Amino acid sequence: MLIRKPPDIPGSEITPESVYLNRRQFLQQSAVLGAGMGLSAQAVAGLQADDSVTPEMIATSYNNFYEFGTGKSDPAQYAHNLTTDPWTVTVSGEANKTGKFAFEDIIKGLTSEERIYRFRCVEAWSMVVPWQGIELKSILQQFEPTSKAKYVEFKTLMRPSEMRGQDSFFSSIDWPYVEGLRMDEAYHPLTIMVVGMYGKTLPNQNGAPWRLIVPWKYGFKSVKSIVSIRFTKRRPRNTWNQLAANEYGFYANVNPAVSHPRWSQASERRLPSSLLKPNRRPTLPFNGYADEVASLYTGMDLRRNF
Ligand SMILES: Nc1nc2c(c(=O)[nH]1)N[C@H]1C(S)=C(S)[C@@H](COP(=O)(O)O)O[C@H]1N2
Ligand SMILES: [Mo]
Repeated sequence: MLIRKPPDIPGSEITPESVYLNRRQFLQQSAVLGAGMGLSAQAVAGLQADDSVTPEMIATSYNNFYEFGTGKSDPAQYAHNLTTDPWTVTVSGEANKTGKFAFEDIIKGLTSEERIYRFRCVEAWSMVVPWQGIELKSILQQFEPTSKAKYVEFKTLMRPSEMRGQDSFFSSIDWPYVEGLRMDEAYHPLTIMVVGMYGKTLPNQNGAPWRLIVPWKYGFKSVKSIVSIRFTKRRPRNTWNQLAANEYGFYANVNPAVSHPRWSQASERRLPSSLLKPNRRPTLPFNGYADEVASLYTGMDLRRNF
């Protein structure tokens, strides 16, 4: 992200338009989803008429997962080496129930649902993805965080033997990848822990067996392959902020009015995007979810807290 300019998607990865869901089908589907979620269809899915679902081929082969390399195709090429079963998660910090838990035991009894969200990377490309996820709040509440818990921190697996990018001499990242949210952001109904996409189990390159999705924030907040959850009093560090604090903040709310120091955030390339069909469109405040989440930041200077 910081280190290299993202390459354009090769034409071979662009799926013909015939595979897109047609608009009618899509809107019907999102209405059903919205009803099931107890929030208005438009509010939750928040979809615009031209938000067609990104072809699965693209969402699973054009990735950022630096543990497997910095190239967009590296994760799809190398992540199959990752062992995701068994998967142990360590819960620690300001909570009554801490310790080591099997991933299956944490999600047992919780309901996952399909959520079609826009996904906006800080590099100014975007997708629309049908995730299968569980509200993060219902996961976190099981551990009974105390009133001292103001933030929650997530860490990715550290396993250089299976994650070739962690071994790399040239990597400037201080592994493991770490991210965090304020508790009210973590408890927001749009925030989900994802276990699948396109109706299938989550592929390794997208963060198996589970990863965060916070649809109103830049993609780097959505940490993959999580093995640690820690409740904290103080704001946790986050990987990209540590690497370049003037370029990547802690909040990372999608904001067309605040440019990255090296490029504008006013618009985005919606994948599939090519030189002939750039599919460029304006970026929306909070990635189009302002009605739902803007109140979380009342009174905050979003230029300073970018
Ligand atoms: N552990 C880990 N999580 C990560 C990243 C990463 O490099 N390592 N990249 C982030 C970035 S910059 C983006 S845009 C999204 C990409 O998710 P996707 O590959 O499923 O589209 O994952 C985020 N989560
Ligand atoms: Mo990103």
